[in-house]
Amino acid sequence: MSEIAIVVVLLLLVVGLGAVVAALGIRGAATGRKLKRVEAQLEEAERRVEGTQFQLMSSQQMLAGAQASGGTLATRVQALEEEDKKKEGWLDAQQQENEWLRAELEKRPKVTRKTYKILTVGMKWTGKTSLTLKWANPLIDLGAIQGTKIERYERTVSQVVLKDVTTEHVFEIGDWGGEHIVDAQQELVVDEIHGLLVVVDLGGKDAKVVQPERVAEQLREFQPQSLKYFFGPKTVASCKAVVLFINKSDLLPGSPADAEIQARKHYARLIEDLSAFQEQVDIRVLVGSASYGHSTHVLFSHFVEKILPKNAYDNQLLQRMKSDLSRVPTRALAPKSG
Ligand SMILES: Nc1nc2c(ncn2[C@@H]2O[C@H](COP(=O)(O)OP(=O)(O)O)[C@@H](O)[C@H]2O)c(=O)[nH]1
Ligand SMILES: [Mg+2]
Repeated sequence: MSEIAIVVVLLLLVVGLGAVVAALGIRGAATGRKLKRVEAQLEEAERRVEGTQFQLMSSQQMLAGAQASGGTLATRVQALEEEDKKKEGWLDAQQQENEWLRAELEKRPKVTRKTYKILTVGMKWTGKTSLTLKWANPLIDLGAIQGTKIERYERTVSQVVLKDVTTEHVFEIGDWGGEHIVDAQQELVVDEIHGLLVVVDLGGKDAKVVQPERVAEQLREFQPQSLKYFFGPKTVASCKAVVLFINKSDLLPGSPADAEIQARKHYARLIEDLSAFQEQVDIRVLVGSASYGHSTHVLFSHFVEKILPKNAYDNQLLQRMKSDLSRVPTRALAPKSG
């Protein structure tokens, strides 16, 4: 029995063991499958993590990039703001300077100009320029105006200060350089004139003695038909003084008084024709010499006296006028013939 029993027991043991092994094998296989699934899930999870990490990295890169460009933008904004501030500072300084300048300007006396026009007419070489330059300065800029034969000169006659305003009284002398005097009257149509200076002479360019033909030529040029153009209503209304200046008195022998009488004789006809306008405008005859300065100061003083309003005199001018006018006896248009 015992052998059989042992065998049976052994068999039973074997069968039991086999069952255990089989059971264990089944369980192991299931566990293995589960494990694989978990592994696969893990791998999947790892892949996802990797993917997420990758996304995260690129986001971080983008962020860094954005931060970097945001940084340059911010820097630029800051720079611009600083620039703005600087400019604001400049503007402020400029404004302050402007205000200061304006205040300075306010403090300074204002200057205005009052211009009185004198037209000079006469044939070529009579001495208009010589005479004008005795008391005025050439005005290059005005003289350069095209299409006019007028050379211009100016002289500040006086400066009067009244309530912070300085008024400069200026004589502007237009020197007619044209061939024919009648053409000069165009200027009278355009411009309102305050004085008219008619210059005639006793001899041509380099004359040493009186030249009667030269005198005759000028008498023709200023014949009554031409003269009347100089005394149109507009001129008569604005013109305060007409002067006939007989130049080159140095060509006449004798004393200045003798020369004066002689010169007036040569131009007696013109003096007579001019006297026709005496009622309408002040006319004065002067005999003198631009070269020697004879009567040139009287010419200036006469225009001042006739043209400049009395409230426009300054002290310097008053002094000058006093000495100028005391030196010459006032004379009528034509000498009183005895
Ligand atoms: N002898 C003499 N010659 C003069 C006198 N005034 C001007 N001249 C001369 O006359 C010429 C013409 O003078 P200018 O003033 O140019 O005359 P404009 O053409 O009328 O302007 C020049 O040679 C002057 O030197 C003067 O009083 N006596
Ligand atoms: Mg001239």
